[in-house]
Amino acid sequence: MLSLNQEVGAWDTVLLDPLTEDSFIGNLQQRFKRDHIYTYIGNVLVSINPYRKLALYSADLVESYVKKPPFQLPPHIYGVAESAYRWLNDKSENQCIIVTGESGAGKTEAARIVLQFLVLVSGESPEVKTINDRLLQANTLLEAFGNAKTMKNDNASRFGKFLDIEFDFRGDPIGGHLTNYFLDKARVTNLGLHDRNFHIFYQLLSGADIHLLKCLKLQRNAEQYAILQTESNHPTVTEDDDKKLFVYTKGALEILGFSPSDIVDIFRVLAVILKLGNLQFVPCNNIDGTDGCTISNDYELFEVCELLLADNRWIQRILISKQIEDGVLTDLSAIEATKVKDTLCRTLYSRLFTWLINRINDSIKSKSLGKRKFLGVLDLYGFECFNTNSFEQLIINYCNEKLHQFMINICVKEEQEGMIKEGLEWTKIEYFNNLAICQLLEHENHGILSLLEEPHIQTDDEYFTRLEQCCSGHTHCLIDEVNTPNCFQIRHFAGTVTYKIKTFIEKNRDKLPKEHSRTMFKCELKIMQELFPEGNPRRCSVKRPVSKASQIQVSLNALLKNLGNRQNHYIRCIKPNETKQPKLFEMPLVQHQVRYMCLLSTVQIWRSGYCQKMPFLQFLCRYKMICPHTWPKWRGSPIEGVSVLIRGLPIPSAEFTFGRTKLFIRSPRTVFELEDFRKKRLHDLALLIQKIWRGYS
Ligand code: AOV
Ligand code: MG
Repeated sequence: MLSLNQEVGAWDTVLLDPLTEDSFIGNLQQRFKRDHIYTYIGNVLVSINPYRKLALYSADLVESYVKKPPFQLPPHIYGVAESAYRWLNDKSENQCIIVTGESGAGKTEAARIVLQFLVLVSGESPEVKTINDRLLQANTLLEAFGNAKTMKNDNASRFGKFLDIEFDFRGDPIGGHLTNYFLDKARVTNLGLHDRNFHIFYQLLSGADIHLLKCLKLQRNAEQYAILQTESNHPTVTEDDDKKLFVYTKGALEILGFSPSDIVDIFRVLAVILKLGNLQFVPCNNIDGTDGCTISNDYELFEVCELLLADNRWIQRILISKQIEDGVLTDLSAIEATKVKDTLCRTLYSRLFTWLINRINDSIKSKSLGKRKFLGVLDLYGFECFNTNSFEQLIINYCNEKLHQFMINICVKEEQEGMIKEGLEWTKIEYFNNLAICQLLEHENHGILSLLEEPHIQTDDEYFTRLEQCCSGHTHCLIDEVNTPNCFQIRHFAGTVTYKIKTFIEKNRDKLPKEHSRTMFKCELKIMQELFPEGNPRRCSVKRPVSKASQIQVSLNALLKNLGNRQNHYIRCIKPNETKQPKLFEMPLVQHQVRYMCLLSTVQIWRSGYCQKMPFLQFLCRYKMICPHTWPKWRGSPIEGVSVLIRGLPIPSAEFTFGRTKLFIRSPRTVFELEDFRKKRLHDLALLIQKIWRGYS
């Protein structure tokens, strides 16, 4: 159990003296050694992955954090969650907890702890209990379908997740909405050396009973399935775990309202993907001399068709031939057919994933029309750099660049500029701004992502040539055709990554031939019509497919705009070693992360900075009832009113600084104290009014 007295090092690095990079990291290390994995920088929480279970989480501890004023207990995710929850209730402002850090640093774990906290602090009515259960189960389900083992993390998120929880005026959750960002579906058919496919495949094979396996025409052994094979089948995630987790996943589906037949349909689609993945194509020569192919293990195809409730000829046709114009078919070579099969597997999986998210959203949607407040938890995939990096890593790392830019803007740049504008004394703080990298990626005419959209670029080679023309010579982009042909490097904020261009164009366009959608729609398995609605011949308006790169840019910008209007709270996760070991604190690795996350600048800002600023009039309106001189009406100027008001408060004057137009408040503790004074005063006033009222009646 976390002892509240045995603290080591500084809880809050704002108090470190002297403050240097060495003292900052030394403090983290000293605390980490004693299992104090959390440390504050003001109200930003730094969390270091312990890589082992610690007794840091319990309902009792949640209660202690709720009872005590914020930031008076040792740093903890509960402290951050409580603070966000309190802001939400006290000020009715939408909140967001942004969790960042590289792959394997502990973001998803942190997001889960936040959610557990929110569930524990909310009311106990049956409605609240139902929605809480669903929110928790949504998390379980998404991890099964959206996470997988990579070299960096045994439970790596392969999609970005923003869970926005809606609360009513009492502070009880009444619903929620999930937004997902770019699923790394490439791994369905293409695994790296130390990877696994999405957890759900292994869960299904280990956890399904004999009866279900038979109904899905599957065999228990994962080695039977080509898409689950890698050169080194690393046993880090054990079969026992998969079996146990399957029970949870199935339970989650039930709690979220999926019917038994929905559940079987979902498993059928998974079985179809596993079996399609096994199909082997052998080349054959057609009479007219052109290349064609046949399927050597067509019993798998028969079973695929039985599962889809489809005619064998339909599926065979889309796999080994292509429609060049209406009704005219041409044969595919074995290589082409293999590609088609892989695309179909990936499409089936990603459509299933999106369908699940939509269904989860239906299940957690709030039914209330009253005034609502939102508290969001953002858990994207962390920065990644593998031996081979492709389009997926580019998108993932682009998301991380954008999020980093957002946080720099809010936490460092705007803060600094705001102080200067208000005429406050201020020592300029140096920090690395990654704006140039975001521009390199996004520039309207010659950004790395924008070039992918150029209509005349049809092949990866053409894309490479355009990249060379537009981006070589950029400080953050390196193209070296001699040593790394068909690759480009980006010097990201978190490190340099080499991307292999092969398949970029295809992955970005992500087009599905019309006849594939039509065939899938025709299958009698009910879910297929929902997965491929565009295949409905009666549907007239066909939307042009949007490319992946532009899709993610639009959705990410919308997200950041939304976050810009919220009160944000930050959890910065650090990975202590690359080998996922407990107790191991690798200094250079931590130092690298501390540097690129600008953590020292964050401390410096906090030291000379303020957590809250408010225009004088706004401050006066909100708190004037605390002081008899300003209540009920203040007749002088707002700045004088504020000055009178805070002179009468039992809070040290060093907590406040006057700017030109705003009052700056140093610590969050003071903000909460002010809120408490206000609440008490409102309560007293209400009693007084009641008394007077009774006197009259
Ligand atoms: P990530 O979300 O930051 O990576 P995770 O949250 O999945 O990383 O953490 C990776 C693993 O570290 C988990 O599966 C746990 O085994 C362990 N871990 C993390 N936090 C804790 C904690 N507080 N206590 C105990 N173990 C922990 V990625 O999704 O790859 O970017 O994309
Ligand atoms: Mg994660």
